[in-house]
Amino acid sequence: MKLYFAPKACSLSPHIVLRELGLPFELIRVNNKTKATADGKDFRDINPKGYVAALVLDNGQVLTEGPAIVQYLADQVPGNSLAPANGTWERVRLQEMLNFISSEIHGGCGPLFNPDLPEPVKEIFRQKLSKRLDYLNKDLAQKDHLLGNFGLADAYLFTVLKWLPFLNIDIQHWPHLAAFVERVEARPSVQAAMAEEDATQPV
Ligand SMILES: N[C@@H](CCC(=O)N[C@@H](CS)C(=O)NCC(=O)O)C(=O)O
Repeated sequence: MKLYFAPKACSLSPHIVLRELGLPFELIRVNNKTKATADGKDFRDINPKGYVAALVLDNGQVLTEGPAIVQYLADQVPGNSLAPANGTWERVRLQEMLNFISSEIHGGCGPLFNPDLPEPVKEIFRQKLSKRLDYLNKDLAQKDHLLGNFGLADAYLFTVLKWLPFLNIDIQHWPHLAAFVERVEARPSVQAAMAEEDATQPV
């Protein structure tokens, strides 16, 4: 399998999951501005949507959309601890959480990265995102991970929470989220994924 990624982007979530599951993979960097890839392609020929992450399977199929990719990966390792089995109520709860992170947190960060949006408009989006972070902060007050043990939702939430400093949002305002980030960041898979991404050459 090949994972097309950009450093510190949402592709970090499937990268962490690949490492947690111990699956073999090749990591290929994408320049998100030019869409050039480290293996000499135009990324839009791989994912016509033009954004990371994209997972290319050994049979040539291309899978996109972070929540779909991480669930596909977990399902390759039956009995793994990152995702409940397909068809169970617990799996539906995981999908509920992945969708919340995708639409409300990941999607909520999007406008704040937009250099063309004026600051007062960004502030409106920041306020909305803050409410979602309030919810997660409360949710994580009494537990270490979102849904029991460390799993897919934690890898994804960690990835997007790491963007907050770039968006002028101080995570210390949500102490349980700050502690969550520290906890997840201490995992060897997360350390290794971040180090490997940083060590890749720019394209
Ligand atoms: N819905 C997609 C969103 C992916 C996405 O937002 N990718 C960003 C990085 S985090 C990207 O590559 N943006 C570059 C672009 O849109 O040109 C998913 O969940 O995988």
